[in-house]
Amino acid sequence: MTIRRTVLKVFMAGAVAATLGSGAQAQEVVKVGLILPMTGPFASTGRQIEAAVKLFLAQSGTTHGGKRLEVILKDDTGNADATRRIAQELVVNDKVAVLAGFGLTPLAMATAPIATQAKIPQIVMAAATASITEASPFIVRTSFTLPQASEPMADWAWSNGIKRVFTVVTDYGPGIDAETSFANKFKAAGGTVESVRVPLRNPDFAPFLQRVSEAKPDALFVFVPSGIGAQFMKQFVERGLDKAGVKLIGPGDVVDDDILNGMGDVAVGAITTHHYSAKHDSAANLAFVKAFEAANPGVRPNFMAVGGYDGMRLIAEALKATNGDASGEKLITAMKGASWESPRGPITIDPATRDIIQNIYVRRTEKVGSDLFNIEFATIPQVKDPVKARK
Ligand code: VNL
Repeated sequence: MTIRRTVLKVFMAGAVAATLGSGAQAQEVVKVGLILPMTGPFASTGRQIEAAVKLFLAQSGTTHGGKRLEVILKDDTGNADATRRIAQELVVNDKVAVLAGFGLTPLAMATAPIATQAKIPQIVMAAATASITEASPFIVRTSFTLPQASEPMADWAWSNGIKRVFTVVTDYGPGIDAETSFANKFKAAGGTVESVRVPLRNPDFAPFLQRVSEAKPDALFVFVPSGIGAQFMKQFVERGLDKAGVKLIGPGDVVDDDILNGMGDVAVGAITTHHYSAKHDSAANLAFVKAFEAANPGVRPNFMAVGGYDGMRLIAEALKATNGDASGEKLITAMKGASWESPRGPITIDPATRDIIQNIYVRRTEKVGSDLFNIEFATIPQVKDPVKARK
C-alpha cells in the first residue's frame, strides 16, 4: 500500500513537470534543414551523414545554448534542382536557421545563393571542390577539399620513386581539382602525367584501363566520389591490372571505408592520402567508431560520417557560443575559428576561409585479420586548403 502510494505520487509529480515544460517553460526550437542524397547513386553518403548527425544528437542531447535543435531531413536524390527547391522550402516554409548536408558539389553550389539571400549558415558536410566556400560568405565546410588531400599524394609519389603517372578522375569539380592539384605538383617535381576524365553518371572505366594496361605507368592516380570505388575496383581486376604491377594511388575517396571491405584483395597495397580512416588511432576515434557501429550494425563510419558528425557539432557549439541566438551572422562569427578534437584528429575552422584545417594522413590499405582497413603511417599536420592559401 505504502509503496503503491509513493509510486503514484512520483507519477503525478512527473505529470505536473511535463505540463509546465510544454507550457510556461517551453523551449524555443532552432531548426536545421538537412538535405542529403538518401536515394540514387550517392545514397551511401546520405545514409552515413544521417547516421552521424543522429549519433551526435543522441550523445550530446538536443539542447544547446538553451534552445532545442530540431533536424528536418530531406532527400534531394543527388539532383541539384531538387536541392535548390528543397532549400527554398526549408527557408520559407519551415523557417530553418541553418541549412546542412550537401552530398555533392553541384548540390552545394545550387544552394549557395539561397544561403546568401536568407543570411543563414550553409554547413557543407560532404562536397569537396575547393571553390565551394567562395560561393557564399555563409558557407562553412566540415568535410575537406580535394587539393588539400591530393597535393600530399604528389609529394609521397615523387619521393617514393614514382616517375610516370596516369590519372583518372570523375569529370566535375572535385575530380578536376584532384587531377590539377596532383598533376601540377607532381610535374613541378619532375614527373610526367597523362590524364583522362570519366562522366559522373554511369562511368565506364574499361577503355581507359585498357590504355593503362598497355602503357604500364608506375602508378594510377584515381578520384571517384564516395560509394563509386567498388565499381572502379571491379573493372580494374577485370582488366588484369591488379597483376600488372601498376600501383594505385590517390585521395582516399576510392577506398572509402563504407565499401572497402567488399573490394577484396585488389585494394591491398593502395596508397592514399586523406583526412579520415575508421582505423585512425585515437581514443576519440575508437569511441566514435564503437558508438556508430552499435547504432548502425554492420556499417563502418567513413569520411562522410565524420563530416556530418563534426558539422552537427559545429552547429551545436555555435548556438552555445551565441547563448542561443540563432541569427545567421552571429552563428557564422561563432563558427569561425572553432576548434576541437574530431575522430579524425585536431580540426579548426579557418576564420579567413571558413574551410577546415586538418591533418592529412598517408595510408596503406591492408588486411587486419579478415578485414580491409586504411592504415595511417605518416601525418602531414594541420593542412589548409592549398588553393586558397596561395591566394
Ligand atoms: C564530392 C567530393 C563527392 C568527394 C564525393 O562523394 C566525394 C563532391 C559523393 O564534391 O561532389 O567523395
